[in-house]
Amino acid sequence: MTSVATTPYTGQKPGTSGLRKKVSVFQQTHYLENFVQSIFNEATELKGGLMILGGDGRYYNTHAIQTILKMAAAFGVKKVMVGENGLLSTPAVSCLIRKYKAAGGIILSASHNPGGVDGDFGIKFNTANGGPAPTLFTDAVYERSKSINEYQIAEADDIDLNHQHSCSIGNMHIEVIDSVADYADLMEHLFDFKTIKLLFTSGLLSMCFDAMHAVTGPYAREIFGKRLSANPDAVINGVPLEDFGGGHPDPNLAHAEELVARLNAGPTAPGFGAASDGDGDRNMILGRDFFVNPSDSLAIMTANAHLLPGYKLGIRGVARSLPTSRAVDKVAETMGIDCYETPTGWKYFGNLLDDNRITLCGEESFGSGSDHIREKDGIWAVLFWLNLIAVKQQSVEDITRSHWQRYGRHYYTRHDYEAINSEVADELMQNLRTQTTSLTGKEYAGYKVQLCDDFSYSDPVDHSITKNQGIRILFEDESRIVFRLSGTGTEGATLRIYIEKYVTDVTLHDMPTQTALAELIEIANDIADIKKRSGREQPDVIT
Ligand code: G16
Repeated sequence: MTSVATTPYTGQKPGTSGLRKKVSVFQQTHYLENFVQSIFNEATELKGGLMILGGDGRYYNTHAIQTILKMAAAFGVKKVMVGENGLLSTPAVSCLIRKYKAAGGIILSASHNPGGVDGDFGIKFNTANGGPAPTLFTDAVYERSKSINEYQIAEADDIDLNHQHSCSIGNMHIEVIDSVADYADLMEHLFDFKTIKLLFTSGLLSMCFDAMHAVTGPYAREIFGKRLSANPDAVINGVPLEDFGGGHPDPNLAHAEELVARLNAGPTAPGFGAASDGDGDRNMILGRDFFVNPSDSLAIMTANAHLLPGYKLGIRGVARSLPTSRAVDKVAETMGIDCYETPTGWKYFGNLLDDNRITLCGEESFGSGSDHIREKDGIWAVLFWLNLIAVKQQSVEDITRSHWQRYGRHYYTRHDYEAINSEVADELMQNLRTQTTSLTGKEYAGYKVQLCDDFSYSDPVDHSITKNQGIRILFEDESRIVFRLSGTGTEGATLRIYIEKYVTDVTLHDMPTQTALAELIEIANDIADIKKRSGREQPDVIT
């Protein structure tokens, strides 16, 4: 074991989901080691305990794993379970932590951000409940990173990650495990695989899942291919690559082009399509020539969960992040269950799940999940939809349209202005903040402001308060605009504007989304003065 002298780096503050930076930033001398040691120094429960380790396979994944293993041995971790080839999806890590009662886990991923030498890298810590470390913990890690002056590392050879086996570094035992098996078993326990399999074997449905050359490839091949006997071409881009094949592993209409083209190919197109992101926790659901908005997906799941084996006892409550549309609120109201509104970030759902207040939760950013683990879960969402199709014997589009018919439709869009100057973005938000009190009662093109504030969340379980989570403007007709800055970008600031409009009249459920929201988009531009302040005419990404 060696102690290495080091000096602190500024800016090792974890964002919405761990520390994300350019690969070149992580490659600076001792940069990774400083942050990992700061985690260990804070997570003392790892000493003498079990740790789960793996990542999404992006460039720098195996290098980081080898380093972390040696540092874990020096720190006194008793045992590490690491995924074969260094691969573990974020939901699989959460599943393994819970199943094997680990003290915590480290996940190497920058999620949906591009990879490769010039791309992004990231590191997240999950606690013993399987969920992302809470802000209190990440803030403490950041504090430690500001004054670190040494780290400990074992002098040892790299271990072989390419096949399942056991070995050790010093007193620390290492098990290189099957990345998929435990997770796939959990899925089989939650869903009716027999009925789903029948959909495929009887030729009633064919599917296309885009793994985007990221971590879900092996999971999808095992679950959809082997266990569910889906059509032979069910999984595309299924081999994990260090640069995701040059693509952007973000499952949305802009980045999953190949999948969208296949689903829109006319009457012979697959009846079901889906994609996941770099680390396998996001999902996009498509029908033939039909897109399911993630906020709608959460609402539809909530309304139908009782039809599926894992949720047949009903659901306790639901939660959604602030910017997620209020479609699920309507369902919760009808069902008479609680619906919580949290800040953006999966970590805010942890207490609600642990305290048994909710069963399902989700976010507009293509994330949904349940109390089966403590992360959002891409493959789980795909299986949920497949099981629903099997039970209802309806297409994705029919399921969604009947939902709108019953609960009304929330037209929804998100406009992103990426990599804008951070000062400009801060000023824009500050300007909105100063308007919060004066906007109430004002009218814009017939939309009257009912409430405007800077969202603050009071956790009902640990009573912590999280302030300044986004400006929300609520109109009297239930339309809503939310402004916030992203916490996952690695370049400048990303301004996100979330716009929704609630429409109950079924004859108005067929408008193109941007048309249905055109007036509100204009109002958002006016109130925030976006074009003038950002110097941009159009958003970079619309989802
Ligand atoms: C992360 C968080 C999510 C959050 C998303 C977007 O997702 O885990 O809870 O909704 O970022 O965050 P932002 O709007 O701040 O960029 P992931 O999939 O990137 O880990």
